[in-house]
Amino acid sequence: VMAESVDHQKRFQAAVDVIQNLPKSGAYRPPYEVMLRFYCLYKQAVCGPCTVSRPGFWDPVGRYKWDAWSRLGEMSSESAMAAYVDEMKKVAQEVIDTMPINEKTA
Ligand code: ST9
Repeated sequence: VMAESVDHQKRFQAAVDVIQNLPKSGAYRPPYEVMLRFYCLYKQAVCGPCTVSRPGFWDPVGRYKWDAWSRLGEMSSESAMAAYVDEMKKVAQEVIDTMPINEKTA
């Protein structure tokens, strides 16, 4: 069980590093729902359940983020890490499936 947990953390950290090192804009434009999904799983994995208060009227983006995080309820840090890694595999596969194969960038 402990070895499994170390694996979860390593894969999660690797996935987090990939996302933090992507260029801000590129050929792939993640939809808001995808960004929110990564965001809430990251917060749940790193900070645990959402206990901060919901942002007010003037911060609609903050409210979307808060809502997504809160919806995860009591999900464990480990499950959130695993789900984050799964999400990345899913998105990476979608990117592979939809990128034009004959695109020349040079
Ligand atoms: C492209 C290349 O086109 C070709 C395509 C390759 C495709 C590979 C497929 C792999 C999956 C890609 C999925 C992308 C989805 C993006 C999700 C973004 C969340 N994860 O300090 P702040 C929190 S690439 C989740 O202000 P930073 C942090 O705790 C073109 N959340 O910003 C904070 O929370 P709070 C597309 C994270 O550190 C909040 O985010 N490129 C992570 O300057 C803001 O943090 C992209 O989409 C994390 N790893 O930036 C770029 N780290 O507000 C994606 C921190 O509560 N990356 N947080 O305090 C980024 O946008 C940024 O690196 C960042 C962090 C927002 C994740």
